[in-house]
This record gives sequence, C-alpha cells and structure tokens, in this order.
Amino acid sequence: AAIQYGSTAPYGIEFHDTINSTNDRARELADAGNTGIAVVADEQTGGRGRLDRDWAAPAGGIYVSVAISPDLPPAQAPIVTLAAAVAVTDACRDVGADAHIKWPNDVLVPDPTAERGGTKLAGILTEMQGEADRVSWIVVGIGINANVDPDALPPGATSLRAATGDRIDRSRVTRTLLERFHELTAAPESVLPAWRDRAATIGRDVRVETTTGAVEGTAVDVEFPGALVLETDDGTETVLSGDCEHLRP
Ligand code: BT5
Repeated sequence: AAIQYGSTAPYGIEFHDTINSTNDRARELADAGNTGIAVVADEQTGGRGRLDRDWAAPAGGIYVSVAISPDLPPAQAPIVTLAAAVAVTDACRDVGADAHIKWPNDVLVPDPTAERGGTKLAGILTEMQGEADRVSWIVVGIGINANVDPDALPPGATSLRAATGDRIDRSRVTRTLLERFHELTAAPESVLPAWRDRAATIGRDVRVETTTGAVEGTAVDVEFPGALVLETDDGTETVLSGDCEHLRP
C-alpha cells in the first residue's frame, strides 16, 4: 500500500491507504524508538478495540495512532486516554456533532433511549510499554466514524456524517484532534476539568463491569488518573478500568 509522509504540527504523519491496524504500526515505530509520528490510514483490515474486540474500520473513517513517551509512571497512563477522549470530542464538535464522552474511552452522541446511553461515534485504544516507574511509550489509537454509513458499522454506532448531515473534512478533524491532544498532554492538569465538562457519564446511573465483578451506582465524578467515582448502595466506590453501561434514566 502507498505510504505518504507529511506533518500536522506537532506530529509527523505517516499515511497509509490501507493497513492492518494503525496501532500495530505505531507500536512498531515506538519499539524502534520513533515516537511523535501519527500513523493515519483511510481503512483498516484488522482494526482492534479493547480486550481483543474488533473495530470496524471501512474506508471513509478516521484511523490514527500516535506513540508518545511522556514522563509518567505506568499507573498514571489512563490520563492519556482521557486526554484523547477530550481531543476527539473537541474535534467532533468543531464540525458540528453533539459529541460527549462515555467513561472511559467512548465518544458518543447522547440518546437516552439508546442501549448504553448513546450512539458511538469514536473509540480509543491505549496500549503501553514500560518499566516499573516510567512508561517507555504509550500508543493512543483513535477511530472516528467520519464519512461512514452507519449501516456498515455494528448496531449502536453512528458517524459524523450521519450526525451532522454533512460530508466531513477528515484532514480538518485529524488536525484539530492532534493539536488538542498535544495541548492536553502538555498540560495534564487541564485534562480532568475538560473531561468533566464534556462527560455524558457524570450524573448517570451506570453499571461497570470490572475484572473483579460488576458495580452499579450513580457516577458522580472522575478522579486522577482517570478513575470513575460511583455512589453505590454500599457507599462510594472508585473504579479504574472496566466497561461502562449507562442505565436508562
Ligand atoms: C474501542 O474499543 O472503542 C477502541 C477502538 C479503537 C479503534 C482505533 S482505530 C485506530 C487504532 N487502530 C486500531 O486497531 N484500533 C485503534 P471497545 O471499547 O472495546 O469497543 C469495541 C466495540 O465497539 C466492539 O465490540 C463493537 O461493539 C463496537 N464497534 C466496533 N466497531 C465500531 C465502530 N466503527 N463504531 C462504533 N462502534 C464500533
């Protein structure tokens, strides 16, 4: 497949017409010591979600992965996922979509009648490599359904084009996304306030599946480095990772 190089300040760009997974390519670059390059593809043949789930990635979407090496202990890496969610939300809003964040990593158009609380516009897959006290790299992979027909996507998904009625300028969205991501990761203290502002999850009754079981309660806040704070029947609980479902109001 054709590879083109360019740049979108502050990152270099490596563009592929088609690729297996931009995350795999960004990991390969990071392993070779190359961080700060955004790998962008028009289409992915082996797009991945979290926990080995598939990510549908037909032509017309935005698929971008960037490896960074922030000065963070691995336990604080979730803040980078939250930064990416804010950046994606801002890039989607910039083209007119009513984007909000579902904890931790989904960007959706809220719809109280929809399963899980909304229709999913975008997802984020963060992968990392590190020692005990410092990450060596974090790859943040972002998929945004831009000019994709929702019929080509799993149920519960939508696209920027469907949500706005307009054909989307993908380079504009990608540029806004990368600029915002860079600003937010350079100022980590700005991430949580921005995330709270854009959240669909805060104030909702939710059910979170974690590796140790499910927790149900009202989501009341998000705490550094990205934990969801719930009021449950048994008091306050904090969950650092899991799958979150918005229960119907
Ligand atoms: C995610 O996983 O939401 C993370 C998706 C990250 C994709 C990007 S694309 C660029 C980079 N390269 C990759 O290979 N991956 C990253 P998760 O929370 O596990 O959600 C996955 C679930 O979302 C699936 O099981 C489906 O139910 C649903 N899904 C799959 N494709 C979708 C799509 N295009 N739009 C909306 N929902 C989708």
